[in-house]
Amino acid sequence: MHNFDQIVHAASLAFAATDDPDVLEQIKASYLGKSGQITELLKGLGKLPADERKTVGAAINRAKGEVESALNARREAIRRMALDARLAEEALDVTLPGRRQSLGGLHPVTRTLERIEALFRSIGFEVADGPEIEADFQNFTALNTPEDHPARSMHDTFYLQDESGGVAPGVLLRTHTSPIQVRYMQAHVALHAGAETMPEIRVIAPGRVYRVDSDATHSPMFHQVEGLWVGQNVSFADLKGVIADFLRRFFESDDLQVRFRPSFFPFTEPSAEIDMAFMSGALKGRWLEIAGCGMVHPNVLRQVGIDAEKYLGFAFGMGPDRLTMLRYGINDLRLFYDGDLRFLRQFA
Ligand code: 2NM
Repeated sequence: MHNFDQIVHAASLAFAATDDPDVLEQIKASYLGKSGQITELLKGLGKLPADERKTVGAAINRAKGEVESALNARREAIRRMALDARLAEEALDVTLPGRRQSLGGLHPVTRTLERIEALFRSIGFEVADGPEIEADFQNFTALNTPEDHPARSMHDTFYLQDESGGVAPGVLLRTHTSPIQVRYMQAHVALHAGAETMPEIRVIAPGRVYRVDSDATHSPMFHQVEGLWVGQNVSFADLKGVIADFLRRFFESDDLQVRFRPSFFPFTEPSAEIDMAFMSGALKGRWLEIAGCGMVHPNVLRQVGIDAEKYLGFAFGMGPDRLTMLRYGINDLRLFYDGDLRFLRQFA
């Protein structure tokens, strides 16, 4: 009696020993292929006596069927294992919260700038801008700032390099937004050349400015808004009214005081510092320096071609970074420039 259980058993063990489908097919060939063990047995049938062929053939075929079903079972097991591994690897946790497209928001200083612009537009001012890389003439010379003034030194002002690494002559990073006003006045004069009387200038100049300065309360880049009103009948009293009105509207409070202290700027005469104090709240009674101002120096008017005998005006400059800190109760200037979203999101 022929028994082929040994072969079937060996085949099952060999199939079980691999989880690689290609290896499995090679093992299959060694049993069922052209010269596989089972195939060789079938080939040998012809040499058997006729009376044994039937039973031995039936036993080989049974063994062949068992090897085939062991093979199929192993194929299926390997396929499932591969599928399970892939499912585990690519698993999605559909219960996780979605990742929404986040919306941008305006920087707090930008909000302040827009607020200042809207308030000045509402009383008839235009909003002008200009280049951050400025010419020496517009930034200093036209503003009555002499050649030997310390503000012009490399310690205070950022200059630019030319191709060979030297200081590019005649250009710098603007140290204030006054050059915008200078350019505005020059353009205004050109536009109204030949007119008996030119219309009034009412303009504010917001923007970034640069100075060599960096500590807890100074950033090498900060913001300014300067204002200018030039006409034939503009007074210091108008300046006081414009500033006091602006501050009350900006802080949404009539509960604040404004005072002017004599000061000096090369481009104004007389000049003053503007202080303000809240009459209630956390900052009650503390005088805060808020801006500088003055009547535009006649030399400035002459430098831009305005007749200083006929026209005069006032100008002021304030720091929107500082105004933003006061309005929102922020105590560290550097928060504006760190780019920390936990801080910035509070204003979006
Ligand atoms: C200030 C203080 C005082 C000022 C002067 C001018 C210009 F261009 F008209 F001459 N613009 N801004 C000025 C005057 C700025 O900032 C503290």
